[in-house]
Amino acid sequence: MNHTGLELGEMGLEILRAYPGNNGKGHGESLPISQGRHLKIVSHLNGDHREEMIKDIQQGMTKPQKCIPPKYFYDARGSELFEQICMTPEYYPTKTELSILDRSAAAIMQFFSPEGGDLIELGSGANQKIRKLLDVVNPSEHGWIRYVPVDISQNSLLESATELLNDYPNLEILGVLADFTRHIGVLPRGRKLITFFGSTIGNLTEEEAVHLLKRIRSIMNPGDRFLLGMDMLKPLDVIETAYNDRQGVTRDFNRNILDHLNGELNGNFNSHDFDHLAFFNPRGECVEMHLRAKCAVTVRLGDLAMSFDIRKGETLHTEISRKFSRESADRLFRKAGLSVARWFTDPKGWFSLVELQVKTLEQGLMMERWSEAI
Ligand code: AVI
Repeated sequence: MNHTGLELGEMGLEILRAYPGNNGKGHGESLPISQGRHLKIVSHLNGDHREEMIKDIQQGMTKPQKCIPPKYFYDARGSELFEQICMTPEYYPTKTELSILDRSAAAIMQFFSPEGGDLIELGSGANQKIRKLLDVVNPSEHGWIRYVPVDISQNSLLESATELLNDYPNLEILGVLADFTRHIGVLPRGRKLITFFGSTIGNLTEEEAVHLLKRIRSIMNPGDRFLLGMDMLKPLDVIETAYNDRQGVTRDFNRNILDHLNGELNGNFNSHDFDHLAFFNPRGECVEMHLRAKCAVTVRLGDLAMSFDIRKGETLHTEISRKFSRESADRLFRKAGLSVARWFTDPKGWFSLVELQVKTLEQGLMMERWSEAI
């Protein structure tokens, strides 16, 4: 541990930038912006994301079902488009999750009463959801709370942290620049409530989700809590409509992944050669998003020194978005060694915020005996 309270990550801890205008000196020093306002940013990104992208695209584009991992949706334009998707009338997850937070924020924030601790947000992005929690903080009731947003984009981390500091002048923020699917080990180890909103867990396969949840469990102490947003199964038309909005924002978001690859890998995709396709797959209990070629296309990705032939009608698989049942969610938690402390949902049960804790040895043994008995 060093004096920032963070453990050294795999590639070492370095302060990339502390706001405002730190030139990279003063490693590990916290820079007060002004009295009562406090922001520190630490980076665990080591610049290897380009090599990773090259590897991912080479692998994905040479599979029988060509695919592009969904994390490549989120360049600056993609993140903007995602924010717009959240505002479309058809995209119910954001609105529903916010409505649950409206009703349950006070109960959730009881965690900090009176001991305080870290409020960690994985994949922070826009501040809408965390604001719901911060709005119910009562200094006389809750202990000292530090907000720890974790994001892969430096700009969005700085922008959203600055915005929050304007509205919550007493808030202390430790921004962590990291890919939380790989760098969970760098997060603070003290008392904490970890949040992972938006049902981003649904964009991972079962195996990837179990792996991530196990990593999260590994940094949790017995009293810590993990608040996980999960989109639930519901009438099919509601789900499919959410991924086929009338304005075509989801279509643009889907196509933008090709523009992103063009920019990063010197490619010549014409994203308009592809139709947006999003449908519910009942066997996988997930929405599948694809880009379907309108005509035969040969694409060259200059930096990979590779070309790919795509037949007319062939699809590039860009995303799964899993929809959970109580059973499939419980199965996931069991595999990850987590147990449910509280389950918050909306009146229709469309979305869930599940408060999880580390399964104790005792609970684990009870579960084993129970599953042996049936
Ligand atoms: C970020 N993630 C939870 C969104 C979802 O619903 O799976 C991404 C998205 N894709 C299309 N629309 C929204």
